[in-house]
Amino acid sequence: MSDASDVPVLVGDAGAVRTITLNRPKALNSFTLPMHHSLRSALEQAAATPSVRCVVLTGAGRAFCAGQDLAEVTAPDAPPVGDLVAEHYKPLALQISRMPVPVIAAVNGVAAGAGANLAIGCDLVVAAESASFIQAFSKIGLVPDCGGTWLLPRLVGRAHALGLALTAHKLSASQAQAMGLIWQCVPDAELMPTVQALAAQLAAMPVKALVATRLAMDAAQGLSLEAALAEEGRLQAGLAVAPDSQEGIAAFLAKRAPVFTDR
Ligand code: T3D
Repeated sequence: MSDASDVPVLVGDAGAVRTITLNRPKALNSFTLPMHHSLRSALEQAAATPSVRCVVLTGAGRAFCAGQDLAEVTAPDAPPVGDLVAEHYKPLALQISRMPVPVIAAVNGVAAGAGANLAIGCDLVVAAESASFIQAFSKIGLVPDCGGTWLLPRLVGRAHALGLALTAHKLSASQAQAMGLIWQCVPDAELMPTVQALAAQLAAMPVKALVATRLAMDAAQGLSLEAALAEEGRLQAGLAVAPDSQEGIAAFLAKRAPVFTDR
C-alpha cells in the first residue's frame, strides 16, 4: 500500500495554478531516477493541460532540493555520471525553459547543486528568508549542471558566478535577492501566500506573451542587438493579432478588466 510519503512528486491544483512538490523530505528532496521521471511527467502533464496557466515548483519539508542523491550515484548499478546529466538534468532544464506557462520556484529551504539550478532556471524565484542557495558541485569535484554554467553568469555576472561556483558558498536568500540571483526573498510564513498570489496574478495575464518574453530574452543572449530587435518585431507581429492582445487593448479602452484565455 502506498501513501503520499512514497510518491517522489506531489501535484495539486488551485484554480489555474498547478503546484508540483518534490517529495523526498528525508533526503532533502534530492534527485533519484524515480523523482526525475515523476517530475518530468508532472511537467509534461501541466504543459498539456489547457486549464493550467502557471506552475509552482516547491519542496516538501525543510529543503527545496539538495541536487543529485549522492547515495544513488554511488550504488553499484548507478548509471555513469555523464549519462545522468545527458539523460536527466539536461532534458529537465530544457523542459523548464520551454514550458508553455510561467514557472515559479517557491524555494522553501536549502537549494543545493542541481536543486539550486533547477530553482534559478524557473521564470521567477521567490525564496523564504531561511532558504539558501549552494553551488555544491565543486565540493565533490564536479562542474555546475542543470543549466548552471549558462544561467549563473547571466543572472549575476561572471565574478559572482565564479565566486559561487568555485567556493560553493552558502548564499542566503536575502543575499541571493541582493545579488540578482532571485526575484524576491520573503519571511518564511509569507512564502506560500506570496507565491500563490503571484501565481494567480500570472495565470490571469496573457500567458502566451509571458512565455514569449522568456523565450525572447533567453534567445537574445546569443543575438546581436539588430537580430534581437528583428526577433522582437517578429514576435510582436504574431502577438498583436492574437486574441489576448486584442482583448487587452479592448479592455483598456473600455475601462474594464481584461479576461485572457489564450495559452
Ligand atoms: O553524479 C552526479 O552527481 C551528477 C549529478 C550532479 C548534480 C548535483 O546536484 S551534484 C550536487 C549534489 N548535492 C550535494 O552535493 C549536496 C549534498 N548535501 C549537502 O551538502 C547538505 O545536505 C545540505 C547543505 C544540502 C544541507 O545540509 P544540512 O546540514 O541542513 O542537512 P544534512 O544533515 O546534511 O542532510 C539531511 C539528510 O539529507 C541527511 O540524511 P540523514 O543523515 O538524516 O539520513 C543527508 O545525508 C541527506 N542528504 C542531503 N543531501 C543529500 C542527501 N542524501 C543524498 N543526496 C544528497 N544530495
